[in-house]
Amino acid sequence: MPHRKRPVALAAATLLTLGALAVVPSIAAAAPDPGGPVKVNQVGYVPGTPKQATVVSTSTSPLAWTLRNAAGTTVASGQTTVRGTDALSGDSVHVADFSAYDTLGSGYVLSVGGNSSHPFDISADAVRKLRTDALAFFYHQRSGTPIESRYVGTRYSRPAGHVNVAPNQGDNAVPCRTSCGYTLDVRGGWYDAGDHGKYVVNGGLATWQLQNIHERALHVAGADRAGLADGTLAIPEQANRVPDVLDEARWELEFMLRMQVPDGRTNAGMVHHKIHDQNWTALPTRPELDNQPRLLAPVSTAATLNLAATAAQASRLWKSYDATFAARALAAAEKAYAAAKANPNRLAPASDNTGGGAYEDNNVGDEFYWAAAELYATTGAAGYRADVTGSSYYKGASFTTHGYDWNWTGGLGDTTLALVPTGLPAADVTATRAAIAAFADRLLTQTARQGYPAPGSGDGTYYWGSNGTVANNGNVLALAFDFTGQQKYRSGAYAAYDYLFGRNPLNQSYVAGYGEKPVRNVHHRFWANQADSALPTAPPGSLAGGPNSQLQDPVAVAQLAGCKPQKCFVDDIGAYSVNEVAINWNSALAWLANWAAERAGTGGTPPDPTPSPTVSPSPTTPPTTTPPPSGGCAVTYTSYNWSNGFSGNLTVTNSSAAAWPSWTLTFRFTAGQQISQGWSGKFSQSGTEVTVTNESWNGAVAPGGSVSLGFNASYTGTNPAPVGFAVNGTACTLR
Ligand code: 9MR
Repeated sequence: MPHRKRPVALAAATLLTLGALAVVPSIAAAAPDPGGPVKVNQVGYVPGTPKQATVVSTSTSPLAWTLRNAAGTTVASGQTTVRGTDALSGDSVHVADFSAYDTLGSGYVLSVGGNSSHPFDISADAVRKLRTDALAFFYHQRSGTPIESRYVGTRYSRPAGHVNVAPNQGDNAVPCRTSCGYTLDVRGGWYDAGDHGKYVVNGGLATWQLQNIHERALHVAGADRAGLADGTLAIPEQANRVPDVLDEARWELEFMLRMQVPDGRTNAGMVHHKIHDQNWTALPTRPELDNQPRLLAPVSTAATLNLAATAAQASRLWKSYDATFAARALAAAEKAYAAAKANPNRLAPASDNTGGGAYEDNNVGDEFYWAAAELYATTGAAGYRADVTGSSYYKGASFTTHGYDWNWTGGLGDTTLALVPTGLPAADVTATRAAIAAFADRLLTQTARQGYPAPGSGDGTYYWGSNGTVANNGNVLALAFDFTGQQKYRSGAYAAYDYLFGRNPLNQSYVAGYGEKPVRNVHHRFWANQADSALPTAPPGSLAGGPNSQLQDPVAVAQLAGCKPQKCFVDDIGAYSVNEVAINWNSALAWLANWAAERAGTGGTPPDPTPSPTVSPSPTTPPTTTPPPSGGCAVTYTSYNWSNGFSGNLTVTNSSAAAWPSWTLTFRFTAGQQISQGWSGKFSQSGTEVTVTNESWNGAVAPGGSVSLGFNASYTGTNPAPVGFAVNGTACTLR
């Protein structure tokens, strides 16, 4: 059985060497403010998903709750369910369930006993925006290139970092820490986090997740490929006819390829574990002002297998866009895999944490499996197949302990083998998907017991980067929904959002720029506004590492002693063990955001109708909902396809109690369809979004009345029905 790996506690020496704390505003030893007692997703509940809030109260009997809209009108009310003491927060909690209320809007407030929540939306708009923002994080983190204001605005623009312009001392010709007889040009890539280190193992996971966002859309029926097309991100490659998420991932992969030891040198084909500063730099330090020498750490088996896996994955994805790059990536991947097999025990030590993180890993069996899976999916070669099927990780075994992270990568190989058609027996693919679903069931069992549901480590400890764990486990729930179509998994994935967006004991949105109480003082050497007001705060869509019950930095030690796991967090720049950002956490968030944006669907369907048998549904009193405001509508859609064109026919019914004097219908295509002509309405299309306004003769629609309209359009590949139908801004039911 594969053995479980956990990040180990940071050595005391690192607590001291991360340094620069002297320049950080001094810290009073006060516990963070948990905010009001009514804790909600302060950004937005996605329509058609369960909507719950956690209420802190020692009352042993249910409390009345009311939901008011932005105008202050009560739209729903009900009673809480008493849940008692919650282990992860120490709070006595109730749950208010207002799932039955599903009308799109903003500015809703939930009140219990005179206490009101932060305002929130019922809308999928925020998760749609987050898809872009969470991916933009990677452009911000690029090394070796100027970050241009036309993509990020002036506040976040900066000169290229680490291109050997003084005072920088790298990264064009970086020597090995222990002499190796060569230097490497390792420009580019992404800075890992708040530091300026570049670490192949963490880069590997983040690159894989971005590439998997693209690859999933190739294989999951009805996936939103248009939302990932070229031109969807503000990056320099936005008009090169390649999906932007692949371009962004390539920025890191090109760096990882540069970390491979050249032919003719000792350890040729192996990959250096990392490159970073000789000593930790102060906070703040702009990338272009870092004056530390840069050094290559020794090669490691884990880094070598990370390159093998991600370059093999890239090779199959780039084949139709850039065959030369695809061939180069595959050659490097095969060379790396062979080198790792010849050197299976080059293990990165935990002690190597001066000037950069250690990213230690003493078990690389999972990395071997992952790399073999990617190479097999790309080449179909018998040798890789034998390594996959002969591995103790085969068929989802690593999910029997926990999900995945930078040091536990078997699940990445499983995900590829569960998504990408290969020559493996169908029964084995089924078993792999079942292992993923079984882990998702365990996550649902875990969260059903929690006052603030968060699919976490499951062992009662919150580790460094716990928000990354929540997001990654959200990805597993999302995949389980992709594979099975079972609503319980969809609901579970959206619930992970609720936690990250503020339904947690600290009322904290862990995503910068989202919600009333977002993180802003993340541990970052450029987004260091708390230390220097001339510098920016974290850009929207950056995910903080999150609660860490192991208290591994001086600020956390000073402020959070005795904290319950979900409360071990403070939004302070010095608290690097809870409030750093990192590429592997944002890649997990971006993956989940992409899925959530896509799966938000029409945005107005009834809530999850099928509670899971494995989750004990909380015995809530059904809420008493007042009738929704007038404006309901229903749409039927049919299409007639020919080779690359089709006609779409729509009937739109006014199912509200009030007449429409005029109407504007909006919907969205998900597969690049383009309308050429429409009738019985004025059609316009901008990207994927279609807007239709009434003609002069069919604007007025009485309650119960309908209008019929249609269009001709082109498509390539598949032609899924449009989504997100709404009339006059109110979501429609699709019949
Ligand atoms: O995410 C890493 C976490 O799992 C480890 O426990 C921790 C201590 O080794 O390091 C984290 O990674 C940091 C890295 O070492 C240096 N760059 C910042 C990373 C995020 O905090």
